[in-house]
Amino acid sequence: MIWDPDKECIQRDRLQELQLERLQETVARVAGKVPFYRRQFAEMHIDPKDIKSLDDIRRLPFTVKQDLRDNYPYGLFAVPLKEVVRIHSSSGTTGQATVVGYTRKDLGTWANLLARIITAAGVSANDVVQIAFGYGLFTGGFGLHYGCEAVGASVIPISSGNTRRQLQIMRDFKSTALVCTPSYSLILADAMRDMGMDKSELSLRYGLFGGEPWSEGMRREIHEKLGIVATDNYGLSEVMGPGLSGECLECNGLHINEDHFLVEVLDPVTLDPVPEGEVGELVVTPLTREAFPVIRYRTRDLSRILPGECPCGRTFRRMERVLGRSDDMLIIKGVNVFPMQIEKVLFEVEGTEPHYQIIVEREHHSDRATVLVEATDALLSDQMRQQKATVDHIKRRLNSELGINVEVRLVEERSLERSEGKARRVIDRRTY
Ligand code: DLL
Repeated sequence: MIWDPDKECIQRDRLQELQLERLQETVARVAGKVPFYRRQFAEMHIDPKDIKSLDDIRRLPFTVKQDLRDNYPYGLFAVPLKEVVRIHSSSGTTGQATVVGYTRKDLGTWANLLARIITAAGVSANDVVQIAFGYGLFTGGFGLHYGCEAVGASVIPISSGNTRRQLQIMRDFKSTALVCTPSYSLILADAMRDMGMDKSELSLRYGLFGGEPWSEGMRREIHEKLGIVATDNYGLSEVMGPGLSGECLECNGLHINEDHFLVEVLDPVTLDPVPEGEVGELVVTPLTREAFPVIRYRTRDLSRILPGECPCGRTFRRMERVLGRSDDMLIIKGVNVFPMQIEKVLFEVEGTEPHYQIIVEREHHSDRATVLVEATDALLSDQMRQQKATVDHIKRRLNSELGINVEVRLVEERSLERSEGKARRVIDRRTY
């Protein structure tokens, strides 16, 4: 089923007209209402009337996270607080929090865009959806909540944490869909094993996962352990929260809600567009936001536009799953390494669990990376020879994938830190 076929199956030329109209309105609105943009436009001699085609977006300035911090808390809002009915914030790991706001109309749009994604992921009014994202300033819980209500599903707003209770409720309330980070779904699967609960006792059919990067290997693992169809959805608070893009049941890329977001894929260094279909940084301009319109927001997330049409009938272009963040990229011994490349290898190896951590240190002016990976009890109780063979195999595979040597250590099951929200995969202890 398609939630909003008029829009989701729109003809390309009609879509581009709509995008241009909305871009022109957005640029005119920020020029009139947000002093930060008015100043920048004046300095760059930009008149909103100069935006005559979609390509003219390249004349506009970028917005980066620091701009949001510099204007903390409400400096970039385009409406008076009286018209703002919801505020979210993302704390990030360093520095000042960033604050985003929504008018009543923004909340309606948000719910509708998530309803599209939820429907594309197989969920309907017949489903019971357990939302295990945190409710609060994080956009995951509330975002998915209102989307699920819009499609008419029965929502269980359990929020994050309390893993055993999650599972009891999932079994007793017969939840058919689970919404959380992909890594948390595997924590639930581990806890099921501890509790002696079999997936056949559950009614789960679908998992809608987002909020952090994950791999095809992890999708397979989730499918095996929970017996569900797992789809990916993506977004970020600065441009709305979840709802920017999501996979349909083809599970082959995330359809971008292009009537509400203009997405550019740029080289993160030169900031020029990359050739069609190549990997670059996603730069997003929301086209309909009232309270918090940002222009050309640099997400730091890396992905690419997938070629070809999707058999599901939606015409919105698909982006590949996010490969990582340009600021997550590790430079180890001068080589660029993404945690996702390591995850991909680990998921191909027998005898390891889907929990890992990458530790980077600096010794005598040289980098050393160690991948800690949880081994199954079976492997750890095996002979040393067997364990060594597994470690050597992982090392060889990582070496050929990354082009550098890394250390690999098998650790006991459950010895690595778990998170109920976004997983922490990298510990970089280097100081320069
Ligand atoms: O994580 C919004 C969200 C919530 C999306 C729930 C999907 C589901 P922030 O906390 O602002 O917002 O974090 C945004 O998380 O720039 C990406 O780096 C990462 N991210 C979000 N979804 C995905 C995904 C929410 N599906 C940052 N794949 C983004 C990879 C993701 N990374």
